[in-house]
This record gives sequence, structure tokens and C-alpha cells, in this order.
Amino acid sequence: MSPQALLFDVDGTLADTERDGHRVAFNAAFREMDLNWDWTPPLYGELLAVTGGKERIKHYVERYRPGFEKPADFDALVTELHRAKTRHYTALLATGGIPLRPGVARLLREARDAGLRLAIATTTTPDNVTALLRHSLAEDAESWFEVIAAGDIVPAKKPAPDIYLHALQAMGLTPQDCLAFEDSENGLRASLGAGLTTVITVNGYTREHDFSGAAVVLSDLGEPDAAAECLAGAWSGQRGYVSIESLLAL
Ligand code: XBP
Ligand code: MG
Repeated sequence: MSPQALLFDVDGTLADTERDGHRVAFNAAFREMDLNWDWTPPLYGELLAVTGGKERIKHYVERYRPGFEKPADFDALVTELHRAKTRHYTALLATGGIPLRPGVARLLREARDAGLRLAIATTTTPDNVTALLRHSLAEDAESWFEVIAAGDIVPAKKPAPDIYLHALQAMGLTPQDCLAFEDSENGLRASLGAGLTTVITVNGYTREHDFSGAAVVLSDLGEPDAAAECLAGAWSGQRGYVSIESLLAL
């Protein structure tokens, strides 16, 4: 295929943000509001089945805190908690605390040089995307992306395809014109639901997910001096890393 645009998920794909970023920020917000909730790394792995931070908090209360006495306006509490979480998370990113995954900055630069259009399709809050791009990629990196589709902009989050359909519509492109990059089963369900050929790079939380339907499953995007491992699918990246040239062969 000859893609005109690359569509990227953020959390887990551009950077390993979940365990040492989002999780830490959720716990800081709980402490700030005097809640003795502690999301350990294994528990957080289970909670990741639900996308979206507000949705995840509600799921946690339903499933793991049946005795919690919800205030009359529980939704307002969740919104307040999530606002605090976003503040903690973006502050963490501002310290440059979370680096991009191998090959991400290189591939984005190559894509720009080749004239490919770039977009983001994520369930995370828009402020989180901006902070990651600015502090971990480049000061002007937000402007590299024609569309940043994020958070509550669509009512149904991944695994629903809505966020990808929104990005495609905003760019005036069909799925056949694009490639998606994801790290999780929920993300893959969303991209496949939108009809997109999808490249998966796994991480610690998603390695065992069901990636059937993906064009290729890789350990990461790789670098010229640090080859990526191919875990499934046809991969002709002879040089061991994902380049624009290797994507054309998908
Ligand atoms: C990412 C998420 C997000 C983040 C938290 O999923 O599920 O919920 O964990 O973000 P994906 P917010 O990578 O599939 O888009 O707290 O800002 O919602
Ligand atoms: Mg993801």
C-alpha cells in the first residue's frame, strides 16, 4: 500500500505512559482527595481493560470498592478527581519524565520529510497529548499533526471505532489511505473497526493481548542500531526497524 497518512494512538504507542505516568497521577489525585485508594501496577493492568480515566475510576469503584459510599453527585466527584489527575500527569510530563518509545521520533520525522500527513487518535485527555508532544518530542510538535482527535470529542471511546472515524473525516481521507499505530487490543479493535491497516507495538501491559487482524505485531518501531522483534504478521523490514519504505511493503 501507499499510505498518505499515519494515525497514531498515544498511550502505550508513542510512550509508555501508563504504569509510571497515568497510574502515578491517579494515585496522587486519590491522596489529594483523602481517598485511601492505591492502584498498584498489577491492579492497573486489570483496570486498563476500561479506556478513559473517568470511566476507569467509575469501573474501579463498582468492581473493587463495593462498600464505598458514593456522594449524591458521584459524577462530580469523578470529574474533580480526574481534573486533579490530569494536573498531576501533565506536571509529570513537564519534567520530561516520560520518554518516547524507540523509533517514534525517528519515524515521525521521516514521515514529515516524505510528505505524509500525521494525526492522533486517542482516548486520553487533549492536555495530556499536548504535554507529551511538547516535552518529549519537540516544542512545536503539536503542529506536526494535522488532527489531534482526543478524549471526550466522541462519546464512545475505544474499542469503539469512533475516534478513528472522526480523525478520518476531519482529514477527508478513507481508511485505505492510512495506516494506524496501536499498542493494545482495545486500540486495535477501534482501528480495525474503522477499516484501518494496523501496526502494533506491544508493551509490558499488552504483550499477551489478542492482536488478530493486525498487519504486523512488533516489539517496538526499532532503531537502526536497535532492531525490533517481529512477534506476528508479515514483516519485510529488512533493516530491523520500521521505516517509511518498510511500511509501503505492508
Ligand atoms: C488510553 C487510555 C487513557 C489513559 C488515561 O487508551 O485508556 O484512559 O489511560 O487518559 P488508548 P485520561 O491508548 O487506547 O487511547 O485519564 O486522560 O482519560
Ligand atoms: Mg494505547
